[in-house]
Amino acid sequence: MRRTVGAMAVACALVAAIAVTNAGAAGKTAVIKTKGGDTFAPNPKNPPNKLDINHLQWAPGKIVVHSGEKLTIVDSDGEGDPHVLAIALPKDLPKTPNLGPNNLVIRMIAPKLLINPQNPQAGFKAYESNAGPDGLNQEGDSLVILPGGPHKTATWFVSAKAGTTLRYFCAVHPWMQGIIKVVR
Ligand SMILES: [Cu+2]
Repeated sequence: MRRTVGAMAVACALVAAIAVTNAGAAGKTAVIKTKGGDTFAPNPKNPPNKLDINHLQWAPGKIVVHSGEKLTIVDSDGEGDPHVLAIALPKDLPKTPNLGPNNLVIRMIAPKLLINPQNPQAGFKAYESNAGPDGLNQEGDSLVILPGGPHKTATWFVSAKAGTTLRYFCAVHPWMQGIIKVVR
């Protein structure tokens, strides 16, 4: 998120610079267009690029765990952003890189995890949220990891029954999506 803010600041500075340039170049018009068409790929396979948070992904994207087994997640990408692993039903998985405020899982976990749900930059007040029985088993269960300090890793146990497939995404980077296959 910090990177996004940085990118926006750069973009604003760019617009300001072009505006100044225009003032001095009579008759010329500089144009900035937005561009669409990028394909949305959940947990993209492209090799992680340290300069582009859009390449952030969970590795592995698909993991098999035994019911009752512990699962540890680690913030190891060096980008400086927090990550929130949030269990979701398939219908609630983000389908674009932008997360709408109406995403059900976000509405479930934001009040539990964030100091101020209106301002995610204010930080976290909790590092896990539990929606049903203890452990990772259903939509709304989530874990937070930070780039450094005691919350660089988070561990919880997977309490979903064998045969369950849990899907999850990152509440900070919606394209980071993955699958936990629970076996006996
Ligand atoms: Cu993330």
